[in-house]
Amino acid sequence: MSQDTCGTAGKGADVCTDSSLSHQENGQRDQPAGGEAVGNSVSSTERLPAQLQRCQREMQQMLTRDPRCRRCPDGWRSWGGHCYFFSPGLDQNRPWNESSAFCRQHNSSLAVIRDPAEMDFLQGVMRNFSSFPFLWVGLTDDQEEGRWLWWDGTDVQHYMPLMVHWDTDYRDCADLRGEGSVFAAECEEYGPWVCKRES
Ligand SMILES: [Ca+2]
Repeated sequence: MSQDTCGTAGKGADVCTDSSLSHQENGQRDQPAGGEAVGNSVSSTERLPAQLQRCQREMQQMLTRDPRCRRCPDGWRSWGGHCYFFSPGLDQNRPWNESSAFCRQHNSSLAVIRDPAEMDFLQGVMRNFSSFPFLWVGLTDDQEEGRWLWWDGTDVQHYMPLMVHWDTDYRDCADLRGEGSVFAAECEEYGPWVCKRES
């Protein structure tokens, strides 16, 4: 994964290592403290900031061009230090497992909702998708009927009080609906979903 780290690979590794800058640094370090060196020292300190500024500009340009350095990928929304992908933009639906697989393929997981503010954010986005009144989220009781766990292994009540409606032994996957409600559905049903990842 390290090769995917923002700004550490390829061209970026060469930025700010040009030989003139290295020489200036060495020149300053090697100068004696005596008065004879004052002329050279002034010259070095006058030139160094300009080179640093150029270096800074190049680094900024490199980071801007590098898609790995964007806070969230294209098509994802940033909120609260995370990136969210809302599948209604794809105009296709998937069963819960395939929705989960899509998220994993994009270095994310079906959303785990951790506090009321995040719930409000999701509800706000869902209001823009009136033709998609629900979203698969990372909540299932497929391991033990009636024991609803978030994707991260925590109980459904761990982060905030939530009730899963319509639960039966054949409805093991949860979708998020309006007003912060969560409903059990058959995992094989096709639906839109929301992925979440660190930004
Ligand atoms: Ca169930």
